[in-house]
Amino acid sequence: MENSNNKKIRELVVEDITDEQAIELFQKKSDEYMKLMSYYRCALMEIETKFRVLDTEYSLKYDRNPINSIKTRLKSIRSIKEKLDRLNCELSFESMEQNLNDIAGVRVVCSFKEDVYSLAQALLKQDDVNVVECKDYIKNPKPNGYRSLHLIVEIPIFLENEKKIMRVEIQLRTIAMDFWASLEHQLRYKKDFEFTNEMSNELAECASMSADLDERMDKLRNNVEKQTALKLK
Ligand code: 0O2
Repeated sequence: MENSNNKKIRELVVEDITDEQAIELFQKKSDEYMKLMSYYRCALMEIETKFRVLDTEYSLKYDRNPINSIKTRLKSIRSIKEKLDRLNCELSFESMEQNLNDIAGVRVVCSFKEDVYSLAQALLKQDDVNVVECKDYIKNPKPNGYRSLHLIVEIPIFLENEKKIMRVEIQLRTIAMDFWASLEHQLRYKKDFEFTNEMSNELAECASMSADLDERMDKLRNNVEKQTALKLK
């Protein structure tokens, strides 16, 4: 008898994908697909836990939480297929694992910009985390103004009889960066609509205002910490 999860995947695939090759692949191999996605889900759980542990430690040590929110997501079958097409890679499970770094994604929204870097540093120091790539769009924002720190890491997940190394994309950003990116995503990202130069400039200006806000809030926090330390002396 077909298990209900299998059935769900089949329904989802048939609804989600029109390409015959994709339907055939994922229908015939839905068990394999589910297994692979469950490994990515485990990797997401591992990374999320690592950040929650760091957040707890910081709150004990510094009496405040550096993490505002953590979101995790698995790339949809449609997005996986689109990206493989874009990269001119074949649609197979091996190809997914080899060519895509962002099937599992974690977004960590931090209170302050300094938190972004200290959390990233604390994570990358851990001996089971291997950094594959680091893109600092905070120091070097994208031309449209997008800012975030992107890390691709490999971490092990321990299964009953084997250890599997999984890749995860981590995006770290402040609340202000997240505010800008979320709204910009709604307005433009991946849509066919072309922004006028004036609109693009306006967006870039909003990004630089949010960067300024981050700087000012970091300064304020440093001041508060200095004053508190003086009072304690
Ligand atoms: P989703 O649904 O958020 O995952 P890629 O775009 O992945 O083919 P690259 O260079 O490997 O190419 O990735 P990049 O640009 O370093 O990071 C890609 C992800 O960062 C995107 O994921 C977005 O989440 C985010 N991102 C990058 N640029 C922008 C931007 O200009 N605006 C916004 N709002 N987000 C951005 P996905 O897969 O596009 O979507």
